[in-house]
Amino acid sequence: MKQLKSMMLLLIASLAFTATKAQDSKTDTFKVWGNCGMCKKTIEKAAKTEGVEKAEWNRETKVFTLVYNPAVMSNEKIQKAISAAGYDTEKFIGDDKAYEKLPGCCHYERKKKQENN
Ligand SMILES: [Cu+2]
Repeated sequence: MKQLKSMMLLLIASLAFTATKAQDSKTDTFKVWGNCGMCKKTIEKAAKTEGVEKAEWNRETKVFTLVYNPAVMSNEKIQKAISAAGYDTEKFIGDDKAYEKLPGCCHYERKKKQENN
């Protein structure tokens, strides 16, 4: 009887595990251009929208780590939100007006600065 009980517990535990696995979130990484700690705040704030569990930008590597629910949010939408805040991402060029409004320390070197000049 005791054995049956532990078997049941094990079954329930594995079922619960499968259930959480089914609605697994997705982890993506992409590059976001930026400078300092302020950039980090702005970038992460812009990315934290619906369906986003984790938004973290690494100042040194410029790599942005995104954990989100793909059923609600998409990588592209997040990158768009970041670019709207004035930051260049792998897919989008940051909004120029938003970029100009950034504090001086945040005027990072633009992704395509040297092109078409
Ligand atoms: Cu900055």
